[in-house]
Amino acid sequence: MSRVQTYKEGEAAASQQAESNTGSKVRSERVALLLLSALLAAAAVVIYRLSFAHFQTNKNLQMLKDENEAMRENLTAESCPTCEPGWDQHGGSCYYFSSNKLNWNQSRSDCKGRGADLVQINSKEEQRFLDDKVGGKITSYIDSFWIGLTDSKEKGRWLWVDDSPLNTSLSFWYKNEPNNWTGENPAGEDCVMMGVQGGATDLKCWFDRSCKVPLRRICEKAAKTG
Ligand SMILES: *[C@@H]1O[C@H](CO)[C@@H](O)[C@H](O)[C@H]1NC(C)=O
Ligand SMILES: *[C@@H]1O[C@H](CO)[C@@H](O)[C@H](O)[C@H]1NC(C)=O
Ligand SMILES: *[C@@H]1O[C@H](CO)[C@@H](O)[C@H](O)[C@H]1NC(C)=O
Ligand SMILES: *[C@@H]1O[C@H](CO)[C@@H](O)[C@H](O)[C@H]1NC(C)=O
Ligand SMILES: [Ca+2]
Ligand SMILES: [Ca+2]
Repeated sequence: MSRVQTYKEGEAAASQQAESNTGSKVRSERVALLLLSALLAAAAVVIYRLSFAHFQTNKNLQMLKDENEAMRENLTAESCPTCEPGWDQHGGSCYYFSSNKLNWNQSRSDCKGRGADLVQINSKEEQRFLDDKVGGKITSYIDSFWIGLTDSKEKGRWLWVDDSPLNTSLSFWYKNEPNNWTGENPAGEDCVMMGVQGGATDLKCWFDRSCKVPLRRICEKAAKTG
């Protein structure tokens, strides 16, 4: 072997070595790229999963919020009957206490025009509430409020506006009433008003009075419960 040959062979080997070095470099770059891609893909999956979970959580939260709102509204509607402005709520009813005065017939018509009727007193509790209310509004003797009780249909038979008869154990006549006094109207007294100044301690504050007299009135209608 000549030296030149040997040299050339050595050169070739070196070049081959370099080539093989370049090859392995490319391979490891590819591996790194692949690894990076895999990592990226994994990251993308994780991000997607997380954002999906986040979206789901938000959706669930919104659903829970809506449900809570609906239940709250249900509760308010069921437990709190409401009355329009100008009406007082008590029990399941709304009451309107007028400040102007009309005769009994006109008073009834006016109440009907408000989606109500003249008040019917169905319990001691309701009488107590009304007596207390009107007691604070009355400033002069026998200047009180019409209620939905009359014997104008049948003399001596007291009927409420729904035609139900007056229950004698739920009557709250003031002493010596009803007296069918003819001093104000010769036809006597066929309609009932209630209330004494400051309220009646024994709740007895009903008077029969001429239906033609203009007085204030109490209208009653059912409270809205949603
Ligand atoms: C609200 O009440 C209604 C009837 O009372 C009922 O059908 C409905 O399921 C209730 N809604 C909720 C969210 O409780
Ligand atoms: C009330 O008095 C009038 C007039 O005197 C009379 O016509 C009427 O029958 C009396 N009513 C009752 C219930 O007695
Ligand atoms: C009359 O009222 C009393 C006391 O509230 C009650 O016990 C009774 O059942 C009522 N009678 C009628 C016929 O409604
Ligand atoms: C009230 O109206 C009734 C019929 O609706 C009538 O018979 C009666 O005479 C009227 N009374 C007064 C005082 O206007
Ligand atoms: Ca009533
Ligand atoms: Ca009277």
